[in-house]
Amino acid sequence: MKLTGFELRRIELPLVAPFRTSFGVQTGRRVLLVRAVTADAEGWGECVAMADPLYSPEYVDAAEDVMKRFLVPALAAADRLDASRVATVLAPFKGHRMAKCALETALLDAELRAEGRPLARELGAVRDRVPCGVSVGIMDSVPQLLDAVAGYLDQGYVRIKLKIEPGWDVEPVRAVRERFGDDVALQVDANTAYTLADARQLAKLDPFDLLLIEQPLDEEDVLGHAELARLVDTPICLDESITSAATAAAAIRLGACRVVNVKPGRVGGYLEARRIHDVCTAAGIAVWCGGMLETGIGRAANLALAALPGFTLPGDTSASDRYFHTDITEPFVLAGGHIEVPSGPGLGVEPLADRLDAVTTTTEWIAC
Ligand code: OSB
Ligand code: MG
Repeated sequence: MKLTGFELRRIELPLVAPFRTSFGVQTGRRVLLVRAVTADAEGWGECVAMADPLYSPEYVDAAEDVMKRFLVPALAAADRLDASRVATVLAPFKGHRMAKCALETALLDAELRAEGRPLARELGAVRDRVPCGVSVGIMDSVPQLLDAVAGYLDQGYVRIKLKIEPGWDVEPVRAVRERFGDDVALQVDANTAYTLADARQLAKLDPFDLLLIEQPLDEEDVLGHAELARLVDTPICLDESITSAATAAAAIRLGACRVVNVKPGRVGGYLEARRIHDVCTAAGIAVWCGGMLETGIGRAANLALAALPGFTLPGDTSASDRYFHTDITEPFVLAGGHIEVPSGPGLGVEPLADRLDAVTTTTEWIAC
C-alpha cells in the first residue's frame, strides 16, 4: 500500500452514567481516533488508552505523542508496508500497544476496504452475530446495583459482570444471586485490587457459581494467580496480565488462568489478538472479547473478533447505548441478547461526519 498520511483526531464523549471500577471513576471518554489515508482507500482505528494510566501504563496523551514522535515516522519510512507488517515495523519501540493497535487497525481497515473484504471474514469469524454481556460498575449501594442489573437483564444481556474491590465483593454477588437467581451467567472483575493474602476472601465467592474471577491480582503477578488458582474453585481469568500471545502461552503453562479476556488494544492489535485466540484454543482455554468503553469504531472491530470460534463466552461487547447517548457511528443495538457483526468491507462502519465534528476537540494531519 502507498501511505498518504494519518489524521489524529481527539474526541470527547460523555458516558450515560459514571463507570466506577477499583481503579477509578470515569464520567466520559477522551478518545484518540486514527484515520489512515492510502492511495487506494481510507481506514479508521480507535486508540483505547484512557485519559489516565490507571488500567495500564498507557494514557491517551502519551499514545498521541508516541504516534507522532516514533510510530508514524517509522511507518512512513517503511517500504512495501501492508497491515500484516505493521507490528514488525513498530516492534523496535517497546510497549505502547494501544497506540500500535490503533495504527494497525486503521491500515487494516484501509487495506480491506480497498479489496472489498470484511474484517470478520479476514480474522476467521464463524458467526454473523455474537452474544453480549455487560460490565456493571461499583455502585454506592446494593439496591442501586440491583436496579442497574435489572435494567440490563430486561434489555436482554446474556451475561452480567460485576466490578469488585475489597469491601464490594461477596455482598453484591450474593445480592444479585438472591434477586435474579442461579441461572444468570455471572462473573466478577477486580482490576488487580487484591493480593494473594486475600485468597480466603476470594474463596468466599466459590458458592455463587461464577463463570470466572477476572484479574484479581497485580498484572505482573502471574505466579500469584497460579497460586490463587489452587486456593479458589472459581476459574481465574486474566485481563491486564495478558499483553501478547507469548505472555498468554506462559500464563497458561503456569496454570495462572483457565480463561482469557482478549482486548486487542492491550495486546497491540487484532492480528495479535487472533494469535492469542489460537494459542488459547489449542490449549483448551476459553476466551472472550473484552472492552474499553469503545465508540462504534472500536466496537465494530471487537464484534468481528468476538465472532471467531474460540470466543465461547459472551464478551463485554455491549450496545452503543450502554455507553453513549449518541455514538459517532450508527449505533450498535442489542437484539435478543446479541449484536450483529458488521459485514461490510473493513470495519464495516464509519464515523458519521456531523456527529464526529460535534465531538472533536483537535485534529492533526501528518503527511507520510
Ligand atoms: O477491566 O475490563 C476491564 C473498561 C475500561 C477499562 C477496563 C475494563 C473495562 C470494562 C468495561 O470492564 C468493558 C466495556 O464494556 O467496554
Ligand atoms: Mg478487566
